[in-house]
Amino acid sequence: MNLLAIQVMNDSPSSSDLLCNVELLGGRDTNVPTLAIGAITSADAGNYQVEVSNGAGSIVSENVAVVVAGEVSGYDGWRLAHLAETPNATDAEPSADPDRDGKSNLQEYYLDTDPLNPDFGGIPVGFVEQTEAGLVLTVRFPRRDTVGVEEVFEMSAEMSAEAWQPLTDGVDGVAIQQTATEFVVSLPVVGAQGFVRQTLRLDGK
Ligand SMILES: [Ca+2]
Ligand SMILES: [Ca+2]
Repeated sequence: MNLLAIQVMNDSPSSSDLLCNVELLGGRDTNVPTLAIGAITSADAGNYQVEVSNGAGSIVSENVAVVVAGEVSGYDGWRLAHLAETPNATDAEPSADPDRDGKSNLQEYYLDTDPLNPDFGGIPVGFVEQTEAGLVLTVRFPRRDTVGVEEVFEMSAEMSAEAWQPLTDGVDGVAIQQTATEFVVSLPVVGAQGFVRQTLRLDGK
């Protein structure tokens, strides 16, 4: 919840007598009931309460959802459509998981699932098979054409955050193939255990 604090310039207890602070309100100097604020970006969308105060006291409004209209695409557009009314702004972050289904908002965006409703589809499936070249691990990941998202595949012998190495198609026996609906990542099995994961990156972040 964000709080938009407005200070009123005179101390009258009657709202009809109030004058807005011209610095805060972008040049308004009369007691008009409408507040206009410029320089809004999609990052400002969310839930607000407005607190108006002067020397006579203060009053706080009901929760107000601010929606930023206009051409907003990619994750920001999806966030406005699905997460504009979450009580906490942090719940709309790409890394947040407000429905606690183990999928971040970015993954929900990627998979076109509901970020406020737990769902457990879209889980990668892996298997190991014996080939002429030795043991090969293959993992199938759901895929969806999604504006502004790049998929990165990584492997590691351990789950620690530092150990992940990027996988490149055609290097060290790695193959990364894609269809309209999935990625198929395969690589030789080396060592007693190994992990493969897909990481999503938002363009420019
Ligand atoms: Ca989630
Ligand atoms: Ca979900």
